[in-house]
Amino acid sequence: SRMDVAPLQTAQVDFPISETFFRNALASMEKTYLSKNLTVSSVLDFVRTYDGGQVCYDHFAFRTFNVDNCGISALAQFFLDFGYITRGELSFPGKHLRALWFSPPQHLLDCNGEGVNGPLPRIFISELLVDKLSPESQAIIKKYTSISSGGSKYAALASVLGSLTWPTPLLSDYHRLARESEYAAWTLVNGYALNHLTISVHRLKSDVQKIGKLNELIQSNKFKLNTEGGILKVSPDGRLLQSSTVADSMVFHFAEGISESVPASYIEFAERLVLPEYENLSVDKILELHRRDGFEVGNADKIFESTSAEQLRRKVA
Ligand code: OOG
Ligand code: NI
Repeated sequence: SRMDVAPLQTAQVDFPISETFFRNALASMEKTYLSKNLTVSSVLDFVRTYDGGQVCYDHFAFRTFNVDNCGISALAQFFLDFGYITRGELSFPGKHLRALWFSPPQHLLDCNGEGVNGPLPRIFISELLVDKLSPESQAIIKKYTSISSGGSKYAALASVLGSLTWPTPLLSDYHRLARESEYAAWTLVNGYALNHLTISVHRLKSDVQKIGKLNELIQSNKFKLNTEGGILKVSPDGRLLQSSTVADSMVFHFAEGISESVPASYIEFAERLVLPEYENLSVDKILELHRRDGFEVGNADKIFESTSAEQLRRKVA
């Protein structure tokens, strides 16, 4: 009979991961991140309370090393297996980085709900082009990634757990890498941990749905924003507006038995303006797909600095 066929809707059946499993994994990544980054938790609570309850996420971002199968593809597989689509590439030659971004299945970009139960975030994953570093730095990174060849299989699990896939680093290795690439040093001690999640500013309900207002409110409550290139990062087309906090720091227990404070994660804010071709749509008809999509090299280049020693020094000053 007809009841026997097609019990499931099309979108889910082609992919090995169910929506419930996927959202639970995102929730665990978020929980791990919030538990380690108290400023981030405070900012998120503060925005949620001020705005009246519902905060949606624009994107989640991660960092990786492009050696021993530990790069972008290691973590991307989890999202691709749920139906995410690879959308664009960004390149940062000055920082020896490259990034890819991914968008969720179309029907989950404009659904109801908040946080990880709401519209699904885009995913931004960058990787350090390790062969562009000095032989010494390359050797340090490969010492860890070569032990962690399972990196490609367990990256998502590592992010959920908040655990490194490689052995606990030496402080001497951390210091040596930090001199040449702060990104390398960050990734050595944070691994696949969520680097930041981003509040979807235009989806807020109160006056802070304009990012200028939100930045003022955040700062008037003594939270420090990343000032690199100015607080507000604006794409050349003027339609992607971003800002971010300065990262929290955490005490890391290094292999020598020494504990030292290192940069952890931050939170970002993104406002996506309506594209020119949809500007006369009535407000209630505007969907996420009518807005400026994607990322911008010029903005991202400055946002990377949210974990820099220079920005962290400003935070305690
Ligand atoms: C990512 C920085 C770039 C964006 O939205 O353009 C970024 C990072 O710090 O790893 O988040
Ligand atoms: Ni971001």
